[in-house]
Amino acid sequence: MLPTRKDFPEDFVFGAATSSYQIEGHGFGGAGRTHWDDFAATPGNVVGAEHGQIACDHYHRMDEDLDLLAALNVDAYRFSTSWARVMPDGTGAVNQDGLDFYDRLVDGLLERGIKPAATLYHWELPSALADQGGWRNRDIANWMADFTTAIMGRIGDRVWSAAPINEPWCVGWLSHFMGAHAPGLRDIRATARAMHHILLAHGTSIQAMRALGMKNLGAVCNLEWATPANDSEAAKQAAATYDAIYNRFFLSGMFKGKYPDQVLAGLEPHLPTGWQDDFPTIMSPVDWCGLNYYTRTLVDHDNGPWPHYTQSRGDLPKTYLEWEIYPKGLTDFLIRTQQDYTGDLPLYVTENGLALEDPIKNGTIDDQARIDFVSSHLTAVQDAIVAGAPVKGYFQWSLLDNYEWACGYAPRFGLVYVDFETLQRTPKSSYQALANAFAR
Ligand code: IFM
Repeated sequence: MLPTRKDFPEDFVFGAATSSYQIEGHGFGGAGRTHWDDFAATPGNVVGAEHGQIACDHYHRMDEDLDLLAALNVDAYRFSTSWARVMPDGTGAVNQDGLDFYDRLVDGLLERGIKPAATLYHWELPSALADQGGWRNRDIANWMADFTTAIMGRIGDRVWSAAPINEPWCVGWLSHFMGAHAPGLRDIRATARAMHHILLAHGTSIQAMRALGMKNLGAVCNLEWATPANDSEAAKQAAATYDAIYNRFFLSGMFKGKYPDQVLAGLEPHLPTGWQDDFPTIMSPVDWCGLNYYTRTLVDHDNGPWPHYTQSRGDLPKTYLEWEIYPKGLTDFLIRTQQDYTGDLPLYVTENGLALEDPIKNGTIDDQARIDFVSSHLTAVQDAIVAGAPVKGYFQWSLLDNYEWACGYAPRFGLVYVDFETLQRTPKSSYQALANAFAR
């Protein structure tokens, strides 16, 4: 049974999430080139070399999409602001059309009674900054502060919440160690620098927003539960290393002012000189912490070089992307985050959802599997609240089917189906179920 609004505390926030490059259409409105355009244009990186030039054409269909949000009965909408749309060259001149676009978005949300929850950076780094080393270059902390001031100087007086960087693990490890996302590097030194600079830029961005007088600022980390693949001590150690890199590095930096030993074992020789001195900035106080949660992984020891682990999927039911469905991981992460890092700080599930194939038949999409997924994860949130975790909201990923990065447009995460030929929107059965559950 899908839990409903009445099963949660009175002030619990229900929301839906998207991101700029995945829905807007970067070919419109004067947005600059991004490293995702470059990555996608390189054969082999993205399924079908698909890119975000049109995406869902949200740039031109914003009102229709905001109406869909309103009819979904959400309290809040988590969106992101494209750096390359606001500052096409990454620094310097701002694109007035870009600022106007986000201004209209925020006002459109407020007119519909929906809280605007902004994320500044959701991965579309301007190519001009990638040319200068992107996240490997320490200057990105200042570039990020300038971008923050430019966009929040315009909309910061009206957003309900703001967080600097979506999913630091993806920006750092997935993109610089695994090479799976732009800029597609597989380089341990680049990884160490990127991961540290991401945290530094998080801190400078928070400080820039405080200087503007903004409140309700947070951080958003994605977490993946690491289960040892067997009972061996070696597998347990491997899972602990995986957990430290993926789930503890960023939270530990922001909330404890140190990095886990298991991560330093591999990355310390490659961190920039004086990294320890950056923690006062990295630890700039935040008002909440957001967790994005999707799945778990099995981890075993590997004899190769650090980090000495190998990863596989287990035998739980899986989504279209072969991600195992493991709601208990969400409960455990919420409790652990409070106990180990954030204490009384409000926690939000800032993303949770699943990809399905979602074929459209006779104009309808029956995605009962999505309703079941949301049910089990909302129940997992309730379990965490009962255990004492201060969880204050849940955001469903995603409002619309969209550009799923290196996997292109085939994995459909939306509550609303998007026909990528006609760009027509069709609410799925999950949309109606959630609209009923979120109704006031
Ligand atoms: O689509 C992504 C999103 O951009 C970040 N979090 C995970 C989602 C699903 O993979």
